[in-house]
Amino acid sequence: MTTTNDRTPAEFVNNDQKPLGFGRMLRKEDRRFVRGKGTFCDDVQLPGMLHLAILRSPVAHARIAGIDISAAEAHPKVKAVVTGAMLAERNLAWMPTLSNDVQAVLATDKVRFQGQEVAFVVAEDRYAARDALELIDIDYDILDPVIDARTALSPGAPVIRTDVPGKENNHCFDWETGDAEETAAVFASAEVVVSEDMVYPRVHPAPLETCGAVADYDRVDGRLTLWSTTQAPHAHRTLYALVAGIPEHKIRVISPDIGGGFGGKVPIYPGYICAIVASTITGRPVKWMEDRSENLTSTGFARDYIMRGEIAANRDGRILAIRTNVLADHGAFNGVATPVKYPAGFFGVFTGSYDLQAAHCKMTAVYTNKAPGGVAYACSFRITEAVYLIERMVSRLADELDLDAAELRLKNLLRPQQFPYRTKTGWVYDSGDYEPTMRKAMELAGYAELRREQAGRRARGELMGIGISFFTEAVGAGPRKDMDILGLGMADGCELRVHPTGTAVVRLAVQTQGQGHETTFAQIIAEELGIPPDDVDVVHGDTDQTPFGLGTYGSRSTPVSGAAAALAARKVRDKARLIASAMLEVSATDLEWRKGAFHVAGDPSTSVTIQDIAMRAHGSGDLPDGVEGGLEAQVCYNPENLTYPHGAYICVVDIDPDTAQVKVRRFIAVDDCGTQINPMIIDGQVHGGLTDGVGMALMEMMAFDEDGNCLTGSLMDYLLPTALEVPDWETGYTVTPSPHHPLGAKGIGECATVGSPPAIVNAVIDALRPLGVHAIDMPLTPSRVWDAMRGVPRPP
Ligand code: MCN
Ligand code: CUM
Repeated sequence: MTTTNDRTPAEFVNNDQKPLGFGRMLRKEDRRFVRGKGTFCDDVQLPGMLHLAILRSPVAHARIAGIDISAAEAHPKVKAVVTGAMLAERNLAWMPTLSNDVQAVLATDKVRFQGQEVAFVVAEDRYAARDALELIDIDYDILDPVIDARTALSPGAPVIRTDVPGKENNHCFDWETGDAEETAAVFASAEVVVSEDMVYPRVHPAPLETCGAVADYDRVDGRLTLWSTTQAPHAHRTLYALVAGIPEHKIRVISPDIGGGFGGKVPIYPGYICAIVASTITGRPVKWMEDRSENLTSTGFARDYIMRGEIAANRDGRILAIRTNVLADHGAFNGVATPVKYPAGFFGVFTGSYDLQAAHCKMTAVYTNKAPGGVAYACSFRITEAVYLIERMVSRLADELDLDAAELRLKNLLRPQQFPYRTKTGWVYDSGDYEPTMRKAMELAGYAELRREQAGRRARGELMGIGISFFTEAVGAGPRKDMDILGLGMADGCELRVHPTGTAVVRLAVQTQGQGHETTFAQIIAEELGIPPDDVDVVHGDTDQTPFGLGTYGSRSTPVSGAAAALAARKVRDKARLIASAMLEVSATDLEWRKGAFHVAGDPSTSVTIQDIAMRAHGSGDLPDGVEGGLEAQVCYNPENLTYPHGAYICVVDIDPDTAQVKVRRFIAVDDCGTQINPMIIDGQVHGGLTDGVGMALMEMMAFDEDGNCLTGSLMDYLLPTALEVPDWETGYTVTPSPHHPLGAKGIGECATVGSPPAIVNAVIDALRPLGVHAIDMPLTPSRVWDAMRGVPRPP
């Protein structure tokens, strides 16, 4: 929706009537997207390009007894057929995951999930490649699968990872945080303890564009160019260098326009490696594009946490401690993409937004015969699960104590004077002012009136619920000393170059998948340098064109690369000041910066613009001693801490007593991401995330039968929300700047996905409270709600 406040990029010009820099501004990239001029992976066409298709396992667990590829090889349009055994000869049958495990590129010994990659065909066109897959004959010896994580460690359970020498069970890792003893002591003396079992089901990010790649290996130069749907081109390049043995400087990874990532495009998928191998063996460019079903069944899922939460409090509603036990289902390979020291991502922030005396989490992760993945779908590295846990527990406590859920939160929220706040699990929240955010949400909702309305409806037997969640997120990984992906520290480079006529190019280590970076990063430069955003070209997603950095996920672009861009602009400004002092023949210290120009202190009429300075920097005139020509800067930003955005969400639902259909009538979201660069883009991020939340809370789940067949391999079965299921979002904002970020900005990209599911679930349970319902698991489909209304026990 365009409002009268929205400016086109060209309107952001340097005159005193209009802001230059931060503010609502239409997205620059949409000029190309709304005209169908985007270039996505599948748009890449190279001369002589071949097509690759992957044969996938039809079963969840089986030994491969034999593969016959002769008929496929005989297909007239087929150029190559490759199996795991053939990759093994090149030492490429297995690849490292981003979490210190290995994953089969093509299965050699066994298949470990339905949809696993077993062989690939390279052919002259996509149709022939697909046809030839059917000519490959594979002999499977079916094995018992492990589908339910709860049985993965049972004695006698089939062992999935027989590839790991000496492995005799399906244990993946154990992880613990907080203080068990201290927490037990607080629980022992607490007046009230409430517990709940909950499942955060396996879901899928289901981006509009599926995963794919075009690999072009030049045998003469030994150079590899890879277009791929990656959220982290630099990290992927380093990994390809290590895995494929191609020198890193000879690899160019290009991430073109991307139709949604949502974390599912962080991992390296077997298909990327297959495309590279295919191009090296055929000497031709090779394209691989997944179809929808392949995307849903084989690429990074999200969640799949089975949690037991316990909360301890006093009778008056003072929350004392939280404790949880988690069983994490990681699928057949540990394919999560998370900083290596954080196997459970940032789940450690499950203490939420409250002042607690103690907290403890114990987690066990297991392997099952399902697709690998785990960290995706706007999760902020598992903070989705953490926020769901604490916000369900707090509402459950309110239920138990018969207290108002909003009042209970207000009573326990951290106070502004407690920041920076170190949680009981060791996270240092940088800043926050929670109560105004909560009050603003209540005000926008008309909370007191809603509760009155609810009482009236209840008296008439109607099912209306009001659900609340309050969340704090930790986004913007590094710092590099604590956070790395396979040894690569989480810092980001940025290069900024101002051309002689005063337009500029900024080169980023991060890469947009739809978040609008071409606009917002231009706005950061505009804010800092006074160059109109339309005069700033944003270059990203090409390792040959951009400085090294770890990529876009965990809402880290603004916290890390945004800071790098601001600091690069400030470096340019420092140099510009020296040049301006020569131009105006005054000392640099006598110059004052007004957005876009330096002027002599006390004499605003004597000034030079950044454009004048840029020309001088490249011109023939003298520059001050020691100042080199040109106007550019380079920065590598290592964040001091994460940034901690927060928000308060209120959801109103009505449930049809005859069909158990949940209708989200209203949803009020008040977010705080510190300084806002582009409020319109922020609104878009929040709208998208809230829609995700409705999907997860009410509709989405990757389901499997007991044999491990995926039951949700298409969008007919894996339900995504549409405009019909979502209300008109009511958004509001508070602004608590980050004290350590140069712009005061915190990330926003995942806030709404993280914060909204518990608000919706809390609302449904609130509606069903008169029927004695206190817990229910997502997705809240009509059949599940119907069962809950009739007291049918929850599914395991
Ligand atoms: N922004 C702003 N002011 C702030 C914070 C952010 O104007 N204080 C703007 C940024 O400049 C950027 C956008 O909001 O244009 C999101 O910024 P940020 O929070 O830094 O998140 P990232 O850019 O790193 O995006 C990643 C985040 C993640 S991890 C997932 S998952 C997700 C999300 O973004 N995937 C998305 N939002 C998505 N939106 C789209 N359209 N597509 C995806 O794949
Ligand atoms: Cu966890 S999804 Mo995002 O961090 O790309």
